Amino acid sequence: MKITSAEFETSAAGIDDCPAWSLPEFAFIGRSNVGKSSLLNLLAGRKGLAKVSSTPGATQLVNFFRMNGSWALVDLPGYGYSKTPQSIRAGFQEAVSGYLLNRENLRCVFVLIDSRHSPQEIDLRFCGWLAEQSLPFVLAFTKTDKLKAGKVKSNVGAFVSDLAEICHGEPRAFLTSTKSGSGRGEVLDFIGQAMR
Ligand SMILES: Nc1nc2c(ncn2[C@@H]2O[C@H](COP(=O)(O)OP(=O)(O)OP(=O)(O)O)[C@@H](O)[C@H]2O)c(=O)[nH]1
Ligand SMILES: [Mg+2]
Repeated sequence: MKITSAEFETSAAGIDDCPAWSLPEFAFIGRSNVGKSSLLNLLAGRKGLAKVSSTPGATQLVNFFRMNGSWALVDLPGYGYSKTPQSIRAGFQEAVSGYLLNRENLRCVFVLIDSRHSPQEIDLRFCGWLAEQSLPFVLAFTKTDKLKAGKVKSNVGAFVSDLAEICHGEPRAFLTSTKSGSGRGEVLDFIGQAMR
C-alpha cells in the first residue's frame, strides 16, 4: 500500500474523546521507549508526525492519525514505565484499556517488542491478556538495526515459542527498523489486506 497522506487528527484521554469516525484503526502498543511513535512515523513517511523521545513516557494520550483519508493509526501510551505497577491490568492507564476493550473501529493491535532483548515477562503477559480478550494482534519487533541478524532471529524465535505456551496459534511477526526502513512495506501490505 502506498501512503498518500498522513495527518494528526486528535488526542484522546478516554474512550469518550475518540474520533466519531468509522475508519478502521490499527493501534501500536508496547513498552515505553520501544519505538511506537518512530514506527508510526516510518509508516507515514513523515519524521515529525508523532512525537519521538529518548525519554520514556513521551506519549501520554491516545493519539489518532488519519492515513490516506481512509484508515487510522493509533499511537497508545507505553506500558512498563517506572512507577506503573507490575501487573498489567493494574498498571494500565485507563485510556489504554478503555480504548482496547471498547473501541469498535479497532481492527488489529500491533504489539511492539524490542528485538534486542530475550523474551520479557511484561510483553508476554500483555500478549496473553490480548488473547484472553480475543483481541486480534500481531508482533512488530523494533530496532533490528541495533544487533546482528542472527541475534534478532534467536530473540524473535524465543518470544514466539514462549508465547505459544500461553496462547494458541502463532501471531504474524514483523521485523522493523526505523533507521533502515525495513519492515515498512510488509506492515503496510498487511494493513492493506486486513482492510479488505
Ligand atoms: N536505532 C533505532 N532506534 C530507534 C528505532 N525505533 C526507535 N528508536 C529510538 O528509540 C527511542 C524511543 O522511540 P519512540 O518512538 O519515542 O518510542 P515510544 O515507544 O513511542 O516511546 P513512548 O511514547 O515514550 O512510550 C528514540 O530515541 C528513537 O529514535 C529503530 O528502529 N532503530
Ligand atoms: Mg511514543
